[in-house]
Amino acid sequence: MKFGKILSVVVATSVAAMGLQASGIKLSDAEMKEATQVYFDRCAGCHGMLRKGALGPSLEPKVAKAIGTEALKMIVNDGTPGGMPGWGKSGELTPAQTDLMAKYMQIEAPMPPEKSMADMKASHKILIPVKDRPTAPEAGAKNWKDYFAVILRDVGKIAIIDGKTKKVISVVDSGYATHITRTGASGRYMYVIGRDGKASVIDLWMSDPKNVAEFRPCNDARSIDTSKHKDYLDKYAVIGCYWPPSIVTVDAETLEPLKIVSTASYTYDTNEYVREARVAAIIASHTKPEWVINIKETGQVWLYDYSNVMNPKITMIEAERFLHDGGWDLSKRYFMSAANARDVISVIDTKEGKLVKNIPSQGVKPHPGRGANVDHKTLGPIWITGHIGSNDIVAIGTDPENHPKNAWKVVKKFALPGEGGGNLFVKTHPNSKYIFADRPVNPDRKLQTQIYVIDKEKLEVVKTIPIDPKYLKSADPKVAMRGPVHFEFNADGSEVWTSIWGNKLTPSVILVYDSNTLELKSVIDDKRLITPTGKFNVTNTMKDIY
Ligand code: DHE
Repeated sequence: MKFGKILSVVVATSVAAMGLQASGIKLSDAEMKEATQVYFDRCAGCHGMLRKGALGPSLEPKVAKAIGTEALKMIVNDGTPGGMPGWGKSGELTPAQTDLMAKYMQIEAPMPPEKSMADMKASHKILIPVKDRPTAPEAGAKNWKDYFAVILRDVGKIAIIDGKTKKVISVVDSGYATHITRTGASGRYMYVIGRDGKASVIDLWMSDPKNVAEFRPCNDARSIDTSKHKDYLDKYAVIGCYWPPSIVTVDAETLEPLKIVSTASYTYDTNEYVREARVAAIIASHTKPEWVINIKETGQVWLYDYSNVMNPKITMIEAERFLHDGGWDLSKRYFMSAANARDVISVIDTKEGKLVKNIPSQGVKPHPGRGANVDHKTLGPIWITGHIGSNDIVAIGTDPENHPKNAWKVVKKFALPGEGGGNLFVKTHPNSKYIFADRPVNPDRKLQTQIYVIDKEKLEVVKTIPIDPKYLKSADPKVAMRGPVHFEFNADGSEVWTSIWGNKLTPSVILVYDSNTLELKSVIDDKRLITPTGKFNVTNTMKDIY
């Protein structure tokens, strides 16, 4: 089913069920349709399709009504220091849409449609059969291990950029508001997930990389990964769905569906049933046939053993509610996972299959992406995260054997300069002296448009790199160009890349810095780069280097 059609179903079911009179607010069908679309695009990720809250607070009608239309309008327009973007201020929502959303939140949330097996099957397409794919990298693909897959968020495409030549070698269609990509264990295939739940796989061995298969098992998704254990290399991929909440295992070469497991279940602490128990981060073990999966609302981490793919074994680990993103520690034994609405980092020992500790992150809403790992001269191995809701950067000791005094506690905390949070990602590479941090959702324009450079040994910000205003010039001055977002290194770690997030109307650049001298080495400027956000280098993604 196309996204537009899904919206019509949502609208139709909702109009009947809404009790519009009870709230005293009436919306026409056209307004409902528009508001449902805006809600899905801008709000559902943080507040939930059923509006029960997660990273952002609950927006259920009783809460929204208590806040009131005028205050809601102000929040939607201006954002909050806690990390809520100012959708009106940035020009992404018009004043009429801001007003509409303030009203929409005060009426019952439409129930999003389930996904039928017929729908799912119809969405599965093998675009290039395995037998017609190259058997070795083609002549034009000699640098494939240093390719970057770059999300072109608002146009639902992926740019494949050669890390050596810096040329955009291919732009491939993907799902709606594409979210992330991950590679298979060999790196040959790049897996992509759209927010509309459409997964696709790109063959990087082709001189002109193309989608070779696609499949849409859900209506809302954020994660995808692959089997990285040596006996299952490039065998399976796994899609994590927000709605309907589920884990979908597929064949890695064809995306043919193999197994679907619902994640709707009970909160770990109070045993309340949660229909919207969404799948957030998924990370593949390199030593076991296992995916480590965050079930956001219930606060469980599932260790999903895929060795008997039709009869998976699942270990449910109690962690903390609202698990979001996270990554491996340096040893790849411990999964460091942010329960961001609880200001906690949950540490999972994947060797023993148990929670090590819930560590207060000492900041507001930790948001690590994958985080950054450093083998520090005196502290030993540490893992670093920033926060959306405060300017704190914290380092947690991760080596209980050789550095037991530092293990599983915040061993260093320091601040990004200026007020407020807004940091989304930190990243490093063993061959760089630095950790890089962005701040694209800080309300202050200056703070939002700088790169923060953290010395790995001193563990403090040693430099800020302001972005040259010429790269932030919007085609429409009323719609701001968002500042740099997300970092990724090239395969040997000598360069760090960041994207100007930009806006839908204006092509953006990707800036490439020397990861040690911090000199701006290249500017990747191509008209097709519309809203580039996440970047995923083949070698670093394959090996989980961050
Ligand atoms: Fe993401 C990772 C969910 C908004 C860019 N994001 C993740 C992960 C989750 C998640 C669960 C972990 C995936 C994994 O590791 O398997 N993201 C969400 C949301 O629910 C949220 C807050 C709101 C929404 O509506 O989607 C959201 N994310 C964004 C953005 O607006 C970002 C900044 C820009 C964009 O392109 O959408 C964004 N998210 C990313 C990126 C990663 C990510 C680049 C991977 C980081 C990495 O280095 O691995």
